[in-house]
Amino acid sequence: PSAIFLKDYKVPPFLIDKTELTFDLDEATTIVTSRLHMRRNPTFGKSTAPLVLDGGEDVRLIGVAMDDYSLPPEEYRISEGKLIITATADKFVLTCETLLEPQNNTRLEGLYRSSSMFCTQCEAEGFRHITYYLDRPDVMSVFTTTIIADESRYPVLLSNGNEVERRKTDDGKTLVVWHDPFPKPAYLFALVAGDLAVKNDVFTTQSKREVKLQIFTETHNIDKVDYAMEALKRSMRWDEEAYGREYDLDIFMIVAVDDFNMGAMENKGLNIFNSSCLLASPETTTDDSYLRVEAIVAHEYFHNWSGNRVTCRDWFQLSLKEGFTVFRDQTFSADMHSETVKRVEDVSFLKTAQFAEDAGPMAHPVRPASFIEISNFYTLTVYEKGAEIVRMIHTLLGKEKFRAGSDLYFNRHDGQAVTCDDFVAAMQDASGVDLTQFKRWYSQAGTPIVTVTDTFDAETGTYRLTMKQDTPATPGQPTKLPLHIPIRVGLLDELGSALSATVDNVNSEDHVLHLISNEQVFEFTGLKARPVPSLLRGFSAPVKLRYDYTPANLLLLMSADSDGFNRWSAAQQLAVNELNTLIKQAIDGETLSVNSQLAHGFKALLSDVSLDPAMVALVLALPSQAYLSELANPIYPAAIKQARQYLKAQLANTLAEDFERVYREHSILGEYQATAEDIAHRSLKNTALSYWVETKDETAHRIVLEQFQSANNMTDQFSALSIAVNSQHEKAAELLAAFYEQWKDEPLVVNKWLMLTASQEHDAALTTVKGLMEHPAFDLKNPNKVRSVLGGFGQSMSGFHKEDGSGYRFLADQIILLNKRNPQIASRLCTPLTRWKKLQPELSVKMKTELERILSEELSKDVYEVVSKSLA
Ligand code: HT7
Ligand code: ZN
Repeated sequence: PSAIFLKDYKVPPFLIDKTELTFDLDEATTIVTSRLHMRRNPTFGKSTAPLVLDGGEDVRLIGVAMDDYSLPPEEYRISEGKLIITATADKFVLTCETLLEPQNNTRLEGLYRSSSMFCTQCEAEGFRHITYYLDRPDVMSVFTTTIIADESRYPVLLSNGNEVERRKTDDGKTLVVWHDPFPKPAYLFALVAGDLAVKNDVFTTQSKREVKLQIFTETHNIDKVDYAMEALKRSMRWDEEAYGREYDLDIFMIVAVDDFNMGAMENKGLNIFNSSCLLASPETTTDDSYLRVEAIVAHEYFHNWSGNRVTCRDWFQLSLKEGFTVFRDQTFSADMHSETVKRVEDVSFLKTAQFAEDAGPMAHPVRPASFIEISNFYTLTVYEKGAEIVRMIHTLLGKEKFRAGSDLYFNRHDGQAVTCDDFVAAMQDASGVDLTQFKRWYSQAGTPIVTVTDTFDAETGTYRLTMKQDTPATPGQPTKLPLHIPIRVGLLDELGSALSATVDNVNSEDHVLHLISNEQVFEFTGLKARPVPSLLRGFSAPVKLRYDYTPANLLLLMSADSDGFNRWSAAQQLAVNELNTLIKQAIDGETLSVNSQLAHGFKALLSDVSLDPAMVALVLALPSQAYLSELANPIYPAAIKQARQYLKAQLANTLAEDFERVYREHSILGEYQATAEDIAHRSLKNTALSYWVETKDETAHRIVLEQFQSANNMTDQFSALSIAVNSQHEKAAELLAAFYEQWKDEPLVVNKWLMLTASQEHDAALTTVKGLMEHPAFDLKNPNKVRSVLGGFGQSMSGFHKEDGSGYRFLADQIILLNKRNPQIASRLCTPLTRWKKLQPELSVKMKTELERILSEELSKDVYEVVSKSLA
């Protein structure tokens, strides 16, 4: 397989003004007829180039006609899945008839069956698996879709836009016509057909238009969509208020499907969701999942403007819509709940997973310069780091100018397919802020390291921060240029009070410093004594910060910084320092011991009733095994696991009474509510229990069982189960069995059970996971189940990193199995294997061997790209 490059971009030689599609749906074969109103693109220049349409091996061409002249075989050919027609007029209507077998579509791209319904997934290049087309986002067309099906099995027939006709055909089938007036690329096309239940609602827009809202699910799930419907209405209102964006069609529909490669899809007017990201009920859904449903409903809705009305010129620009929309959904969730809690969660995820990607073989810029398979670039870098770039623009411009920039962007480019440069240009034009150097964030891969040192001149009261930036080499980018990095800084005195200081004639307690060179000195004047710096407040840039904080400094920041994010960050740093000491002892085979300063910080935290319990819970959460692995080089998985378990037990024993008290104080009685306040109490209560149980106190062990049995909501029941499993509670196996028995008819709950069972830390973890693959609850065709079992297994230090390499071999076998069936899922499963270079030597060679074994197979583009780049 070969790569395609951003530098080779050319405008399309043809345009498609109108697309008329007819789907004759049937279980055995579906016939698709397309009528494409095409013309040569005037901006392409004079050309007689042939017409080349994208297609797929799974699309059977029945016939092709131009202006109703049926083309004989010598006037067209199919080569490597593409339909090539040599002679065309300047303007014509091309008709293609194709035959599909959706029931055999295991890739879940194009038209496929999920449970008893038909549905589509066209982003990024799925439409070509439906019919021959110019399947690229800069070809925008007005779609009219006719669906013909048997009404008894498929009473609900949906597509984009508004329903304009519904009638019976002569042979008794139902025919429905949908028309979407907004020109769109084919990746936003959608179709759904099935016997579905619906929940109806209405939203009145700012300009007093009534929009019909509908959520469709299989009948047995319709009682689980109320939360998503409310979240949708909150999102619609928020986008009007925060961005001045109103919904544009008369109807907005969401459909839940069980088999879906990703979380959800923003098809115009007809979002399709993985049911795990839409359905919610107190008994079956945890708080985390409630928040996820709200965030994803919002994300897909926000795409209506950031992605649909203004779309991407080409797939290299993916972050134009994804980075911006993630930033929008993050801000929305922060507004709905707690800004600091949301920021901590997002940053923690970024630093664990995106930083690891940026340091690995698949590292790429937010706007990649090349790819083999675009599906591999729906990454944390494009999404999460892309959102950080937009957030930095927000920091550099300030709230008002940022809003002026987004208004200009939407108004200037409405109905267009544009680039990341266009986005930055709108921000710059509206604000007058020069973003020329800043734009390097889009093209330069890797996580910058910012090293800070300081001096204090007592005579002049001047505090100097020297900052150096350095971005490590990444594949294909050996040298890096300095970036424009906004660093938000405050200063504290020795008691933790905020200090005002002057920088560049501005006196404030909080400054945004602009690090633009490799090395720069910033002067703070007007100080009486040496301050403690609070650096990178709010995580103002996605960088690794290095500053030599003493434990006392960190304890001070942890208890007193006015920036809530940095209070958490200080606690994390303190924990990382102590864990690194323990990890080293474990690697060297020494007895573990640490004089934990963190315990003092935790003690103060646990008695401070003024704090948000959700924040306390976050501060108490020790850095994850995954984050510690990201920081380590080389990674010793067993040592990381041992050190973390040791520190948790130490803290638990030191603070046992505090954890018990906090557990009891935050146990809320009454009906379940997914409000920020209740979620916060549950979060702290369950975190406290997870420590308390480590003391091996009998009461704590009993309480785990009681909570499991008597919980009136999934958060508490599943927390009790996870605590039992993670603390090796003597009843853990019994509880796991009881949980499955209780919930075996709720697939989304079963998926959580599969994940927890697969990620257990014990010697038999690999055997357990092999057993799960044979379990009746497992289904290789369902991506959620595969993600639960194999994704969960990839997190288990004991199972996946087994000394003899059998964990790696097992995962490689599954990747090979899935490679043909569902290349997107197979490719994503490769991620844990891509870290082989960072592993301790004995494990590293074993992991590499498995990658080589995968590469020796006949591979999809998806898997080939990840594996070959990992071995390069
Ligand atoms: N824009 C959507 C991306 C997506 C996708 C991409 C590749 C393969 C399958 C997919 N399903 C959805 C989701 C989003 O970011 O909003
Ligand atoms: Zn998105």
